[in-house]
Amino acid sequence: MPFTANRQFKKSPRMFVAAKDMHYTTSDGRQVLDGTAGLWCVNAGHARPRIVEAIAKQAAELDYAPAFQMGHPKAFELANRLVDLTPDGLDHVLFTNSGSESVETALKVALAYQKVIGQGSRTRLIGRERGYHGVNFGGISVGGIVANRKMFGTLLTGVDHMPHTHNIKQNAFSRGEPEHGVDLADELERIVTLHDASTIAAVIVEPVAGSTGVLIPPPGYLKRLRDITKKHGILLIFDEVITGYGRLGTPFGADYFGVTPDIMVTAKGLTNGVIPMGAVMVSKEIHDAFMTGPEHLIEFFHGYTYSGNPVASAAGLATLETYKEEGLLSRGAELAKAWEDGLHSLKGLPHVIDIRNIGLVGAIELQPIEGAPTKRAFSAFLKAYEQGVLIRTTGDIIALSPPLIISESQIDQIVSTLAGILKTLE
Ligand code: PXG
Repeated sequence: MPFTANRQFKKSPRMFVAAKDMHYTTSDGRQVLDGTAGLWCVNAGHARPRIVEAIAKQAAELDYAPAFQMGHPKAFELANRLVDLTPDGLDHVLFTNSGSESVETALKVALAYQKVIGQGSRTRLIGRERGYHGVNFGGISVGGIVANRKMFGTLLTGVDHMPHTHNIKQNAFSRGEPEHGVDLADELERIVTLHDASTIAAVIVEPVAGSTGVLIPPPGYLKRLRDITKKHGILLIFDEVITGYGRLGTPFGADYFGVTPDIMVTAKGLTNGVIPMGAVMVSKEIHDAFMTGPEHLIEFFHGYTYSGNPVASAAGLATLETYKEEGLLSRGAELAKAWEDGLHSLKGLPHVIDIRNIGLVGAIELQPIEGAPTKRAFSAFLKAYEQGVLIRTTGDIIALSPPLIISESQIDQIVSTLAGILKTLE
C-alpha cells in the first residue's frame, strides 16, 4: 500500500465501501465525515451526479482516442476552459495523469524552453526544503522531504533548495498569512549568486506547502520570488496540485497571492479526484518558443498514453461545471472565517503547539512524543476515524482540507471531535 503503515493496516484494516457528498461509508456500515477531501482532491464532494453521468456517457461514446497525432474535442474544450479559469498569461495546457507527472512535465518544459531560446546553459532547478512535488525522480529531487529522497540514490544533479518558511517560534497561532519571514525569499538571490543566473532554468514552489503540514508564506514572499526570478530570466513554476481549484477560496493560489507564475502545475481537484488527471498550464511565450521549424515535425518530445484521455476530460469538464454552478471556487473564502475561528478554538488544548489556516485548509501541530515522533498524531488519526471523522496526519501535524461543500455544522463536528481527542491523547 502507498505511504501506509502496511503491517498496522493489515492487522486492522480501515476500508471505505461507498461515498456521497461529505461522507464515506465504512465496511462496518459507519458514516465518516471527510475532513480531507479524500487526499485533498474531492473538492466538490463525493459522487456528484453531473460528474458521474459525464463519465458514464463518455465511456460509452468515445472511451479512448490516441493522444499522439490524433485528438478529440473534449480535451481541447477542457484546455480552453482551463485557460479561461487560470490567471491571464497562462494560455496553453499539457495534460497528464497525476500531480507527479504534472511536475515532471513542468520541469521538462522549463529545461527545454531554456534550450530552445538559446539559454541552454540554464540546467539547474531550484526547489525548497519541505516542498512536496510528487514521487518521481524530478519531483523528489526538487522536493524537500528527506524520507522521500534518502533511499533513492543521487537523484537529479544540479538541484538546490531554498529554505522553507515555517517558523513556529515567531509565527505560532497565526491566522492566515504569518507575519514574519518575507526575507526568506532573498535566499533565492543568495542561491543565484552562488551558481550564477546563467545556470538556473527554473524555481518550483507550492504557493502553500500542503503535504508537509500547511506551511503558509508570509505576505509579499511569493511576490518577491516572482521579482527575483523575472530579474534573472529564471522561470517560476507554481505547484498548485493542492492550492488549485478553490482550496484557498480563489480558483488558484496564484489568484490568492496575486502572483502569476510562468508555469502552473495542477491535478487532484481538476477532476474532483474521480479519474486521474493533471494539467500543466504554460505561458504563450513558452508555447510559442517551441513552434518553430518544419510543420510536420514534433515540437516537444513528451507525453503520455493517457494524456487528455476522453473519460478524464469529460470528468474534468463536469467538475469545472459543478464548481461553477455551485460557486465552489470562492466558497472557501466565504467559509474561511468560520473555519479559522473553529480551528483556533483548539488553542490551549494539550500538546497543541501551533494552529494555522488559509482558505479551507488548516493544520494543528502537536508536540511529538519524546523518542516517538509521529505517534501522537497517528493515534489522533485512528481515534478520529473511530469517532467518524477522516483527518490526515503528516509527522505530528494534523492537516485538514475538507470538500468545499462542507457546512458550518460539519466544521463544528470536525472541531469538536478533535477537541475531544486532543484532551485524551497520550
Ligand atoms: N505536488 C503537490 C504539491 C502535491 O501535493 C503532488 C505534487 C503529487 O501528486 P500525485 O497525484 O502524483 O500524488 C502532490 C500530491 C497528503 C498527500 O496528505 C498529498 C499529496 C498526495 C497524497 C497525500 O499530504 N499530494
